[in-house]
Amino acid sequence: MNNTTQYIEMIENAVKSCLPELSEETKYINEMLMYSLESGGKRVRPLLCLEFCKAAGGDPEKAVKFALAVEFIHTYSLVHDDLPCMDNDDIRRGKPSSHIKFGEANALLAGDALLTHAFYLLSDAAVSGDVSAEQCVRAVKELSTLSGMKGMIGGQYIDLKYENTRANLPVLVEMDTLKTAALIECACALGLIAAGADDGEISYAREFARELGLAFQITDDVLEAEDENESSDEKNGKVTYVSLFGAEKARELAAIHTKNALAALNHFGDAADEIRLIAESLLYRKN
Ligand code: GRG
Repeated sequence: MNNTTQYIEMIENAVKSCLPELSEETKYINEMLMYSLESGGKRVRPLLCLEFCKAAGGDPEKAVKFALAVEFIHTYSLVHDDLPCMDNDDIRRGKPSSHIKFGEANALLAGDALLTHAFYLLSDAAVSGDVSAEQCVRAVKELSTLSGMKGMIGGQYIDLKYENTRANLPVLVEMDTLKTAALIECACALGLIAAGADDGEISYAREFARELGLAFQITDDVLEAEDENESSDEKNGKVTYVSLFGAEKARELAAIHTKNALAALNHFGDAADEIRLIAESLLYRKN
């Protein structure tokens, strides 16, 4: 078994046991969260978190709560993104979206609960002794920045702002860097923080993640354009790499960004071999 398989297992096991015990009156909240947390996500972000921890000589077990925190933020973003006031998608990962299953108000609450619990998980990493208080504070700064206005929320704002308006390439690059690459950057940075890495080392991971994030989003655009059942981009009048350049050119651009991402891994030497495989496999993924 390679580390990647083992890490995915660690993440799946941790997801199953990371929610608090709730009262009879409130325990349905956990059911709503679990519905979205366990509906077949690829776990790309938590996996990268554990892989970077290992590549920097840390113990991935100690980074699991950090990894989950990023997956919680990612899951909340999908639940809210599917809402009628956002992308209005009834289907997520081939199943009814959270608001279709539980109603709009509950889906809003489920997303809020995922967001809030992400920060509980960061604090619990320190309280349980997995990381130091200083590592925890660095992680809070990272996650709040990269999932907030200077990250994912900023990207989503640009996305909404340009609905039915033709965004140009620089706008598209800024949007995707914030909306998608920022959280991937956060996952990599948190893995390195858990390993005790310094800012210099983290900067190589940031470069990798920004390039991988762009490749990831461009591939996502191509896959969505190919999927006749799922193109909310088209429905919502969104400009994507596919609508700007066509699918073939978009795939070429994704390959260029993946190559740039791989170049940024040189600093980590052989220790980053599994990360290289993940980056390459994401370029050829089917979902
Ligand atoms: C605050 C109301 C409110 C909404 C926030 C921030 C936000 C809505 C949405 C984030 C933007 C977003 C959904 C970006 C898409 C990024 C992306 C490519 C997601 C798909 O990631 P995968 O393929 O998903 O890793 P899986 O299904 O594998 O987990």
